[in-house]
Amino acid sequence: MKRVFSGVQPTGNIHIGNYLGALKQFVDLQEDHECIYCIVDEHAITVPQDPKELRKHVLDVAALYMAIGIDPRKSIIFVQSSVSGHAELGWILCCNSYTGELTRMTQFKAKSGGQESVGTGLLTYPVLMAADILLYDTDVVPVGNDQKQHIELTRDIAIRVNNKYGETFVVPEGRFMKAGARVMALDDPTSKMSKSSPNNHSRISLLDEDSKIKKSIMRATTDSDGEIRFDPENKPGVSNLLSIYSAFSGTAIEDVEADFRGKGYGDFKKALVELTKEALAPIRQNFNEIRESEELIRVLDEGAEKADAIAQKTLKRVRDTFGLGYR
Ligand code: AQP
Repeated sequence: MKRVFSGVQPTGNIHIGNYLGALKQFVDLQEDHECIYCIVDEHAITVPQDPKELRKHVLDVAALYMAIGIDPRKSIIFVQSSVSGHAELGWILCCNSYTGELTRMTQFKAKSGGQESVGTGLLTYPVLMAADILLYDTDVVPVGNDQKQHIELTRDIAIRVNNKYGETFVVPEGRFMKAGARVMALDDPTSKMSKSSPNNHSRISLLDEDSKIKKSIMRATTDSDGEIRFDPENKPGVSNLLSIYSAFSGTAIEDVEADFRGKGYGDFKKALVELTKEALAPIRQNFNEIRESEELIRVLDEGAEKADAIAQKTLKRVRDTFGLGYR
């Protein structure tokens, strides 16, 4: 069985972009893959976090993983900082990557915002992400489109080490959804839906109440031409809503277009509200039960133990490769 690894940052309310781009794949893949799903708290601290809030968000993401259908009997669920091998391998990979390739990352450029001096973690976090993936001899990494460049970097580092020191790392591949790989903000369909946008109506969080889902979709930016047609360049707002509809319903975009031909934006948005409500209601209900249960901590403890056992094997091989230690 091929091995899958991916993670989500515990940095706020997980939204339908995270879900349709990444999390939904996590659930599907666990049927015929060996899956390892991480809550990447060490990535979250690349920008300042309130420590109490961070711990709360870690447990929220763990509960959400289970609420969407990740089954701890099939998949490993754990918190990144419980396995110290991530930080160890991260350092080793830092010594095998170049500042030039890291400053070229579009996410670094966006998050550093042209400031002269920024936190070092902001620059090196793609290397930590490479460590997360390579630590588990990962074959497949299900992520949203925004992570494409980071997956390429991971592959480059793995190939570089293998070529220079001999076969050490499995070279992973990214896995991207056809619809949902890049869900755009509802208020500004030219930028991606994000946890950190100050406008709450720019996104739909997985735990949003029905009334909030309705408000956010009904006020989503569209255009004045009135035709429900997929054309991301000229009609980014409508195209984004079509992608979301397609991803939630499992219907091809052309079929969604055909179903709504001749109808107005109002009718289409109302249908999308119903579809989204239907998809998120069971997640919300499961979440509330799981978040309060004692099982959650047990799942994370067991997950950390299983993940660490795999990580230790890789680390032994990596230490041998680089001549670290003395036996
Ligand atoms: N808008 C999106 N569409 C599709 N996929 C997305 N992902 C994120 N945004 C979208 C994917 O979700 C997974 C987890 O993301 P993350 O929490 O690790 O990182 P992020 O990209 O920082 O998420 P946000 O919401 O955009 O946070 P902020 O606001 O802090 O920048 C990843 O697989 C990611 O591709």
